Amino acid sequence: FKVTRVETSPIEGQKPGTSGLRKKVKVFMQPHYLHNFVQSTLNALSAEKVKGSTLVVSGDGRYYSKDAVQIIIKMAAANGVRRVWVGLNSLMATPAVSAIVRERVGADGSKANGAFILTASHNPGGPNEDFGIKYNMGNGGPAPEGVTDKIFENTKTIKEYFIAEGLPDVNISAVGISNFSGPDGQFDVDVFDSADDYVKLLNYDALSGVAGAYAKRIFVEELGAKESSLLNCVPKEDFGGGHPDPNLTYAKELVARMGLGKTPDSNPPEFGAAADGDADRNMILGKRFFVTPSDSVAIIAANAVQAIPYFSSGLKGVARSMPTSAALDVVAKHLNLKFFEVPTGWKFFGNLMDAGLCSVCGEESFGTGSDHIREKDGIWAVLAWLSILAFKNKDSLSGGKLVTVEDIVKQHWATFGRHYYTRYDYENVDAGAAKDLMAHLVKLQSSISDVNKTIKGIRSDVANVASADEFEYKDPVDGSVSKNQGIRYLFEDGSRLVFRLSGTGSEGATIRLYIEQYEKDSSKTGRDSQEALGPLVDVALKLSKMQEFTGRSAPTR
Ligand code: VG1
Ligand code: CO
Repeated sequence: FKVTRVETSPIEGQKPGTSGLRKKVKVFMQPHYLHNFVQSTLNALSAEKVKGSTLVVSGDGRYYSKDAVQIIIKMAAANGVRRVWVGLNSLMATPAVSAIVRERVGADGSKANGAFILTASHNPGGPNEDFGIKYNMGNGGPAPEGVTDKIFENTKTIKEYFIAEGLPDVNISAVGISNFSGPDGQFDVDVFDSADDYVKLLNYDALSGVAGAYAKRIFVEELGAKESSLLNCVPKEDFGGGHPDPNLTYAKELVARMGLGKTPDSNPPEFGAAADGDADRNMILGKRFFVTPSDSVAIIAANAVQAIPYFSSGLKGVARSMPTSAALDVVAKHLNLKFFEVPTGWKFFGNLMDAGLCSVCGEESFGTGSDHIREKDGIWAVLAWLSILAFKNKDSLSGGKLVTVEDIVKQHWATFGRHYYTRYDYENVDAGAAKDLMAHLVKLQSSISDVNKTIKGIRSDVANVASADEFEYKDPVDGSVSKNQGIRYLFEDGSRLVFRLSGTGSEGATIRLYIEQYEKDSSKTGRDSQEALGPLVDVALKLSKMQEFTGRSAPTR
């Protein structure tokens, strides 16, 4: 093939968000749109990370992925990349990409230098929905802000990109290596089934020991034998028209199967789980019981050393994103573990893990993971829970009482207290209105005593605000500072209100409101969450003037 230089000009709005660039498919299909972003990314990396390098390109298989893979292969070739690794049919879960970058060794001994992940995660897919792309570094984790800022700067000044001419589309629906030759020498495309490498890693992490027997029983005997245990397990370009987001709203079928929701099954199983489009998110359910993601990471951390062989020599530390509940903080304190609070998005956990400071981390948004890779990992979370269930049920195997998911969570609350928690999302709000609401909340922070007067006028049964700020994070490893990461109101009794704007939407603005209240008294940890949080919700909505600013009397969900 030959290398063609194509003249182009900057396209507005290519700023990577919380997890890459996400836009409507139609936006991505505009001339030069994907090309500009890919070239800007390659230009943001140092030359030796591109010339002669090995790049992984794959994603969740959503609509437009197959075209995008071919374009990126041709651009990689033209930019001097030595080889591209592609998942069969361009499919690779986000955690699997991370595992592949870290662990896979090619037939010629090569290792990957980075990855383009083609996903918009939990956003819907299809011709009228979302597409997305993000770059992960050599450690398998999302590019840090320093790099994403540089990519964005490049998109604003780009004048040209390079693409291979005469390189045919590569057949990505069959395993095998194709060789081509270009001006820089040989160029290979290696198509393989990513499941092998990923499973190898997980076996080592979570399936050894007694957990293996449980996983085998549930995944192989239960799930394998009874097809009916698996819901929606064939990947589709449009996710069957649904929202590929594992929560109580969108995973309706599973929720019913587990005996929850409006039309609950009468005989639910003991354990259920769901993942999102790119399989990095997870939802854990017990029989008629929902585990909040904030509790999930805290419970995994509390039990990891005993229940999960990978952690048997101890946890290096734990971390959560700022809006995630403080359930993990209580565990960290109790177990005397290093603890970190980072901004929203997985990119901040990677540095801590690379520096050996963090073993387990999570987010309230159904993300849980560990240092086996540098992405959150839905399947890992399920295996972690199965390991904990197995450990807690050692006695029940020999005739003792069954310990359920619900029992484990309630025991946890009895020991550590409970963080009542909820999140309200206001999607597709007018961007100006959302900005005004945030500005209003920041302005209020200048007088805490006035805030407390206002609050007392709304509800007398809510504690005083002790402090309020905009969250700022200084990375303890590289010293980089991330500002304006969410508006916080911290109450004297440990309650918190957090407001922030989403960075993953493809249209308009989404306001997220996170509401949390801590209850130490074990006689009061069994309340209905909605009811327990009622007063704080009232305060949050009125203090922020949510309806006045957005015109919304209720959240989207
Ligand atoms: C959301 C979540 C955040 C998560 C991010 C990516 O971001 O709140 O916790 O890391 O999605 O998840 P935002 O900016 O919309 O609040 V995924 O599964 O899209 O990679
Ligand atoms: Co995801």
